Amino acid sequence: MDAGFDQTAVENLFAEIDTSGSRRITIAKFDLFAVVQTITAVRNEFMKMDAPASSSSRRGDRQITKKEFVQFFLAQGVSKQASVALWSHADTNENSKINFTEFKTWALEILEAPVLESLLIPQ
Ligand SMILES: [Ca+2]
Ligand SMILES: [Ca+2]
Repeated sequence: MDAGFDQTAVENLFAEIDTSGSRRITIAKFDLFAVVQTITAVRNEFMKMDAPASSSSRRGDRQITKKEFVQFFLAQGVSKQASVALWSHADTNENSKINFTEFKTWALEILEAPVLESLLIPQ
């Protein structure tokens, strides 16, 4: 086996995808797995962006402000200009906050490469 994956990790991943335990991965199972992974990743990113609401709290207010959003992308190495461009695309009702529904819609759309390219690479 190639370096990077150990046997146990591969078997665990297989078991995770093979929800029916039939020892076969179908397209449908893989699709389901991919969707679950994507939604989990989106949720985790949202939680990471949503800074604690106060110093005594570890949780955010479930709304992403422009500051939280831009700070997050700057920390990922994205330029300020690009972060602001992403923000204006995400806040669809323009109330200067992103809730989880807006974030999820935006994240799933933005993951389509043409959308991302058209935003970040001037035509
Ligand atoms: Ca917040
Ligand atoms: Ca909004």
